[in-house]
Amino acid sequence: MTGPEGLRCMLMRGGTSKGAYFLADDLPAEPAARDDLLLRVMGSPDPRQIDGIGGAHPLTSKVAVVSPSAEPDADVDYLFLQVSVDEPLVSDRQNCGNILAGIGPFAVERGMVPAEDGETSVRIRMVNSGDRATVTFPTPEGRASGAPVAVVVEFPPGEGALLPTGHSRDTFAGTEVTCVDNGMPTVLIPAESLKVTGYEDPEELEANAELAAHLHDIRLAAGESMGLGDVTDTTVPKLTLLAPPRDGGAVTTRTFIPARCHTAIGVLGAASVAAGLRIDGSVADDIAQLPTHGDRLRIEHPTGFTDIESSLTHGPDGQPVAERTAVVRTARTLFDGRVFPRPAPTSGGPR
Ligand code: NQM
Repeated sequence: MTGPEGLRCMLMRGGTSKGAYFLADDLPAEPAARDDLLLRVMGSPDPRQIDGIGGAHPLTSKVAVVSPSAEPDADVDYLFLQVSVDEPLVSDRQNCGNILAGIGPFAVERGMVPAEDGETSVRIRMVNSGDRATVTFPTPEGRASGAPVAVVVEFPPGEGALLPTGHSRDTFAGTEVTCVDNGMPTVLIPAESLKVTGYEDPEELEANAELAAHLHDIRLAAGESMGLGDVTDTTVPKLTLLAPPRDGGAVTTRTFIPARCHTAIGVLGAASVAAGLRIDGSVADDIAQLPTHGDRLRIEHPTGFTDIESSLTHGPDGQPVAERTAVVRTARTLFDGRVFPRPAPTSGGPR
């Protein structure tokens, strides 16, 4: 499996992220052996990931593991793994909606799902959370090509409450926030309450040590209250700073994932923000400008915007519940081939 012939691997851009896509059968089944192999594939731990195919940023150090699904309502199972750049850590604690966009084309290319005439839909079980998604995209002609594929990603109505703490506002580390989970546990925070505008570049925000310390304190307290336990070493919850829109959208965002600042916004991150904007009494109330009709919201972020369709209803207990969430992403195959992991053991030796 990991001999001189290397490992079968497809590198894809999914939305604003990039990841290595594998069939589960091409990786060790045992999680510790699989994770050790993936660290060596990506070149971690190393801030530059120089000896692997990772791109030296959390958004480009991602892995999808895909297998046929045993569930009657899913075609494939998708396990997302976040490979830490500078630490020897691989986490299955979160989903990734950007990498999700490439799963359908990958499943067709690997012959797991038959290509339909015109358009193909693939029903996906997201193994990390058990949630479902359906992706629909134009059926590829022949083998994978480098053309971007427009993928409609749809999430079914949510079953769980959107407010993991049970409240539309909480106060952590002296700051009023809204904790929301529409696929990605996220803490919404008015940028102004953190003494920033919310329009800064990610680099400027990342360099702000006072902000980092405050966000850290909010995140640890919020994680406990959201039922996530001690989140010191996990990638969730994310933190999204909110400011009034500047380019005709509903809101401007800066999202910490959780230490680095996202250069855009995640798909499920945007789904959670969109739901948060629609929740009565959330901290977005005085910041966001919601469209007067329709489900579509434009979430502004550091490098542009994400349009997302989101509608809410209420559960029997009166708590808000997601009715429908949909977004369009593009996915593109960058290479399809074999990757040669750095040999174990990980240290020593000339380069
Ligand atoms: O929220 C980055 C990304 C993501 C996650 C992160 C994502 C999502 O942009 O669905 O896609 O929040 O770590 O890839």
